Amino acid sequence: MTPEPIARGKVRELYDGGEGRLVMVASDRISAYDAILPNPIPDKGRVLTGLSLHWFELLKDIVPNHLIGARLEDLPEDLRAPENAGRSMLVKRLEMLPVECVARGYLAGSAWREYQETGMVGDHELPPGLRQGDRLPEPIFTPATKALEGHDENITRKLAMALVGVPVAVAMEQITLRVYLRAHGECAKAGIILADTKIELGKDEGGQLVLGDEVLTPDSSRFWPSDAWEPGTSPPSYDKQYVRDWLDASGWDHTPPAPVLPDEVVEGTRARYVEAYERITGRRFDDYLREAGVSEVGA
Ligand code: Q0N
Repeated sequence: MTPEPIARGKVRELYDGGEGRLVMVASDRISAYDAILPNPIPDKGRVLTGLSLHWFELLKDIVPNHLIGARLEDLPEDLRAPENAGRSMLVKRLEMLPVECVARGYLAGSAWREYQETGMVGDHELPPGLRQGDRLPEPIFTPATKALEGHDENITRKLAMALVGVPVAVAMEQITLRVYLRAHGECAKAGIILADTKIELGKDEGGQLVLGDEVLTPDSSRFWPSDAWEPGTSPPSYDKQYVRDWLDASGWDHTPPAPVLPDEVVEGTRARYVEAYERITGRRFDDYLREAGVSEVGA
């Protein structure tokens, strides 16, 4: 019997884990153009969880994280289902900061739109003449808040300071930029450009800043294949470009509901996620599944 989640995101659920803990479960749902697609992508949630576990380990000297355990035996009994293997994390309950911490090394998404209108991104005055997808002179911190609609809204660093206080604002900016720089370097070795990333920080019972949520997954970051990067164009996203291309060719006008994906598009999209996992971690995804106790086919 699966309990009711205490929070439900577009693609993830959060459950009470007892004793100041939570369980985060990543589903196989995928969104594109702000709509949840009708078909799940098998193992997508496991790829994202495997990536988060990889990054938590690689970043722990920069910032402690909320992970307590990710084995099925670590979960409360009522969540210890085969379906949850490899996609679930038992985490420490934190007091989350009301700010989404974004670091950007390239000009993409809302930053590109803002730059075209104002020449700035958040508080940062950027050099003139930059093209979409260009590398920035140095990585910048562009905090955001969750707007009521669920969309992120960029805010100034001054407003971020007002929301969390100056000492926390200074620390969260430093942590975010250090996380981005480390991860950008790791991705570069794998032939992947990390264009930007969003992290969420919280305070533990002692008031220390702790890295929460999922980290450096395709849902929280822009990954571009290095060899397809061409400034002036909108670089393809590593994982979703394939499904976006199919949706575009289908003639769908982005009004929900999205069309049902053919099996080969589902399989092709899954293959991109698995390839992203394997390139970034240098590990076989099959090994991850085995170690996570995923055995049953289709579980
Ligand atoms: C928390 N969110 C936003 C899951 C993710 N360790 C934590 N302690 C307290 N609260 C949270 C965490 C974490 N992580 C984070 N909401 C609560 C993202 N959610 C959206 C729904 O799915």
